[in-house]
Amino acid sequence: MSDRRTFIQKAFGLGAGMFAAFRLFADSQNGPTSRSRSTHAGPFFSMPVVTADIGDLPYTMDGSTKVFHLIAEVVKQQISPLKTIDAWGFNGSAPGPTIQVNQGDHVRVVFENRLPEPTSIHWHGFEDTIQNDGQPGISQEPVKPGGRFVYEFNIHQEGTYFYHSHMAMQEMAGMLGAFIMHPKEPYRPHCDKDFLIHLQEYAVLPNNTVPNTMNMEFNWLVFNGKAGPATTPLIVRLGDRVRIRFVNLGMDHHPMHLHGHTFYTTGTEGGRIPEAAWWPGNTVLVGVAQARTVEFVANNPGDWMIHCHLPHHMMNQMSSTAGKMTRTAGMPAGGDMNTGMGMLNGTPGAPMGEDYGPALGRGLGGVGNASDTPTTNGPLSQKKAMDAMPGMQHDMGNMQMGQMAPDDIAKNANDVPNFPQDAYMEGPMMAMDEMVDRPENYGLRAGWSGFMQGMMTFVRVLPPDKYDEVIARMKQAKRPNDPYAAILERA
Ligand SMILES: [Cu+2]
Repeated sequence: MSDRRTFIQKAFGLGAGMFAAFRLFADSQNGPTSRSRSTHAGPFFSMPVVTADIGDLPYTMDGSTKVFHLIAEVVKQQISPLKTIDAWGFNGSAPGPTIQVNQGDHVRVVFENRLPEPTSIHWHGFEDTIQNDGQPGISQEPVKPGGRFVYEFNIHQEGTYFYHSHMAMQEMAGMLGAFIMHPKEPYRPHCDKDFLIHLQEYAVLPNNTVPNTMNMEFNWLVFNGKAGPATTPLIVRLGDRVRIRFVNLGMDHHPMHLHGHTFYTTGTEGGRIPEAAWWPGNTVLVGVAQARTVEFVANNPGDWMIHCHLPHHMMNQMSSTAGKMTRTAGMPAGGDMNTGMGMLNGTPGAPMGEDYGPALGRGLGGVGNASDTPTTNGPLSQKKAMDAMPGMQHDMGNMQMGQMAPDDIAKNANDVPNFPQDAYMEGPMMAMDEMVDRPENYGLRAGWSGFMQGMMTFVRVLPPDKYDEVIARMKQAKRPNDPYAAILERA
């Protein structure tokens, strides 16, 4: 028995018999079962939650106390193959790693501030003492740079909770994470897979790496700190009962939509909903500061998209509108307010002349973005944009650099109002299958990545043979601190 398994058994209080039972159970999952409400009795334990692309915060034991070391720090977060941002997060990532405990645990979190300014950690939804609330200046002194603070909890709740900085701009810089309290009595029906997806948005100007936390227009929309197609798909076996916990600690509300299945909403940020009150749907609105937990039986094989349904949240690096207004020599990114809004100054023909289009950001009076290199996503400058994206599959099939295939575009396209919409923002020339290659993507249709951006990923409902193949490749990869470890150990 591996150390990892022993660790997990200890962590979740499982005996060897439980694993045997789970194996039998898993092996019997060969096909579709009933719709969303199955009668899965299942083994008597909770599956650990998998936070793809993020993983868990490890802990040590001090007697019967679980001790976590949570470190607030500046992190480089790669949100897309060609975009890495300077975020503030925890223990190396933004969002921070997921903390998982059991109802009844005694938990100590030793928090350390490695940021250049004071902060503290709020424990969102915890029914605990005011001393543990983490409200700086109200329930505790702010934790100064280099300082520490110890939070200590007796966990009596169950469900999906959060930790985050209670200083608003720090939260928008990435300082958030999930805190899972597994129930003493496992939820019924048993779920074979349990995933968590953080929903976040960032405003980052082209050629910039620092999120503008004061901006209210967002151009990077991410799941667990990754924008599609860099998101890691959720891998499930045909017939699995699947739980997904959506967590929203951002500025927008997100209607999360799943293709090909009907799910039930079974939990909120306040814990489990009694079964009689579950409601069916395929889209669930996850409001700011809320968690929404959904469950379904993955009975329909295929690579099903799961995504935010707000159209602007299904795009990457939005810095302007598409359309004729962009058919100029280039669109300035950022700059001061006048330049950013395409107004007043410049030659010829200001304001609103052909030379200027709207740009993201509106600027901060020149702070932070005045020296940006102008860039564009306008069609006439497509070549320039493409040249700046060396990893993209511009040469697929009969694609030419910066052009759609001739028969993809109507002959009179330029006479059609509103053209182009997606012609230059999606499609084969935007594909980057190789750049985002990973075991979880094995077997996806070639060129898939050109049609996936922003808050998008797959729930891959794989028949047993394909599932086993993908799982074998994931195991082979032997990734350190693999977020999928809990599933790979059991597969
Ligand atoms: Cu959204």
